[in-house]
Amino acid sequence: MAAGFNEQFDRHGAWRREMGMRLKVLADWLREQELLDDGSEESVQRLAEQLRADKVMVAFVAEFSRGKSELINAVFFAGYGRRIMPASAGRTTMCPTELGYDAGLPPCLRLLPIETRLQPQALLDWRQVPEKWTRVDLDVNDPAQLAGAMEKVSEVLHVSQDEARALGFWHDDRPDDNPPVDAAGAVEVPRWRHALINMAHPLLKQGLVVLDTPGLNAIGAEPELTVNLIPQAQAVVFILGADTGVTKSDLTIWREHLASVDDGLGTRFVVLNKIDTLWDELSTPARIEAQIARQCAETAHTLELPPAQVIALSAQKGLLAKVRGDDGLLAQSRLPPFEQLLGRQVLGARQSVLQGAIRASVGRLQADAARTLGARRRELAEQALELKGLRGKNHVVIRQMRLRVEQEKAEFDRSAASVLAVRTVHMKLLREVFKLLGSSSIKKELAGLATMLRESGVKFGVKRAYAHGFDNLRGVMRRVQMLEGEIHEMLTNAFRQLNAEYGFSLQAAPPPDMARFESDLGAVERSHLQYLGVGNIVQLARPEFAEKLLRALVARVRSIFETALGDIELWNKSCSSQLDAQLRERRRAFGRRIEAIQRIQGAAGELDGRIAEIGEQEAALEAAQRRLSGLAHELQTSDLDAPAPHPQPEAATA
Ligand SMILES: Nc1nc2c(ncn2[C@@H]2O[C@H](COP(=O)(O)OP(=O)(O)OP(=O)(O)O)[C@@H](O)[C@H]2O)c(=O)[nH]1
Ligand SMILES: [Mg+2]
Repeated sequence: MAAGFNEQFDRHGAWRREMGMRLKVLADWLREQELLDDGSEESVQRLAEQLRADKVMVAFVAEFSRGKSELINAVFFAGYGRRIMPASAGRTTMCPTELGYDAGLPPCLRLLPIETRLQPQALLDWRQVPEKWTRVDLDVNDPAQLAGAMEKVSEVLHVSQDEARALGFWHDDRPDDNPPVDAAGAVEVPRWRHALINMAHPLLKQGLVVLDTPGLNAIGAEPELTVNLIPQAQAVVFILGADTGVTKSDLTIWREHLASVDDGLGTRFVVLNKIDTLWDELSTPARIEAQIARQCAETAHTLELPPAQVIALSAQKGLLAKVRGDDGLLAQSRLPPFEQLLGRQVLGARQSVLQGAIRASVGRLQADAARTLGARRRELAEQALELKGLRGKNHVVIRQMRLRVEQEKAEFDRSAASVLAVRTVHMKLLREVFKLLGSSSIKKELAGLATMLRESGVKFGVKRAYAHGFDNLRGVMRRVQMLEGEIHEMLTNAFRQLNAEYGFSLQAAPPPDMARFESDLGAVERSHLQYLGVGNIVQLARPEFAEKLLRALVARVRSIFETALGDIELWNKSCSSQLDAQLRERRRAFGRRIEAIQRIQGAAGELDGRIAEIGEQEAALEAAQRRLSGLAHELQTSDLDAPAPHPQPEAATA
């Protein structure tokens, strides 16, 4: 049988660790050979961090009681021998719950009180304020304590209608979506706004993040979840009841939260849960099978998805089967094919991303190191020639030679001025980029949209304001790209001149492509418009809702801009540290040449000894070049025994 999600995730983790180890071997060796300049050192560290801490988020989204929490229990937590996430009839999970692992914290459950909704800060900002979260420690060796603590995500409060309205749970214009009211007129609302669970579960330790969400109402009231968190998940699992198929409220959720998720990578899965309710002893297996197949086909059609992305199963029987070790029931639950699909597509896509990053980064490291090795070899060859020319020459000639080398060195030292000039221009251009990608620039470009959102009343022109704001942001990215082009051209010219004058082999790497960030911005814009398009435009009339949406937007754009800036900084650093490295190498070469001549001046037999030494050094450099290719090759080609790097073809064609 093919591997389930857990095993595939384990293998993916092993692959990442192996790659991390190989990277360390390469980096240690480069450092030892003094081939790792500051820029390369930083890019090694970034790649190592990416390999180590890369997160994969799987979000579960559906109407209440479809079995999201039960499916999470079945796929991820059956090993505890019981339900860990609370799953019961009616509304159970009351707040979005993220399960992940942070080594810096003890196993715990952290809960953000619902009252924080009365304040304008984005959820992203609250994450930075640990003291506002209520912490409950978890005993991961005690499944009963664990499950008991998790019950907190179901807690509710009873508040007045006005309070519920202020918290965003009561809408006079959408009475059907309002939460239940008790005899005394109190409204039931979630006690917590968001829950973060930190535990050293093997999958979570390897970077899996699971997002469980509550049914419709509570999600709808937290725009940030829809426009930021869910679109950033690597996979979203949407759950329906196998008996009912796509109901009207399911369709509302799909449209609001999932229809705009970019599906280029096949990251949306639909589960028709509770097939056990169709197991009917008065029917025949063939008839039940036909019924399930029909539901799957209809669902795929309604949601406009490839049929292979729709899977029927029973989460509850799957969990039960795993807890009891009942293979027959497990097969009947059809949980395993879902786990395989999830593993293959999510981890496959993740692995391709990481492989791309490794190839690019190691390729650059290798090219830089090879260039330095080449320069060292050239210098040795020249020195050998210089020394061989001294054979049989008298001390006058040798002294002249020494004077010439010293003169050359003095000339080279004067290059410092032109290098400084290059750096000054470089820094000036770079500062312009920093300004364009800074917080005040975002504020400026989105000022029109912000004003529009903050106006009171229904905002009819909001789509145009979004389009305008995002055009501005894309314009910023294009200006940044142009500035990068200027920097690149300036460096290329300066390097060419330095190469010609001083025999360097400097080469400015091509700048990072901003198109990627432009398309990230496009995705953010789409998720907002989609969200507003499905009825939420009416909600925009409420200032606190509009403010929340705006904050969520700015937080997301800021993180895109910061990532772009990080890439640009690294690129610039690697260009300037290349120059530093070559200057240093050259200074050292002068030192060696002068020292060799001094030795020859001192003793007659030294010349042949020195020539022989150079021969040995040349051989060592040749060996180093071979070793470099070997180490880089190991990082760039390895697939190990890991999930296939591409989604399976049947997903698109069946
Ligand atoms: N028969 C059957 N019941 C299931 C299955 N999966 C879940 N259930 C039941 O359906 C109910 C709801 O499941 P939950 O996992 O709490 O549903 P949810 O989607 O997390 O719901 P909320 O947390 O309220 O949003 C529970 O009583 C589950 O035991 C299944 O495969 N078969
Ligand atoms: Mg739930």
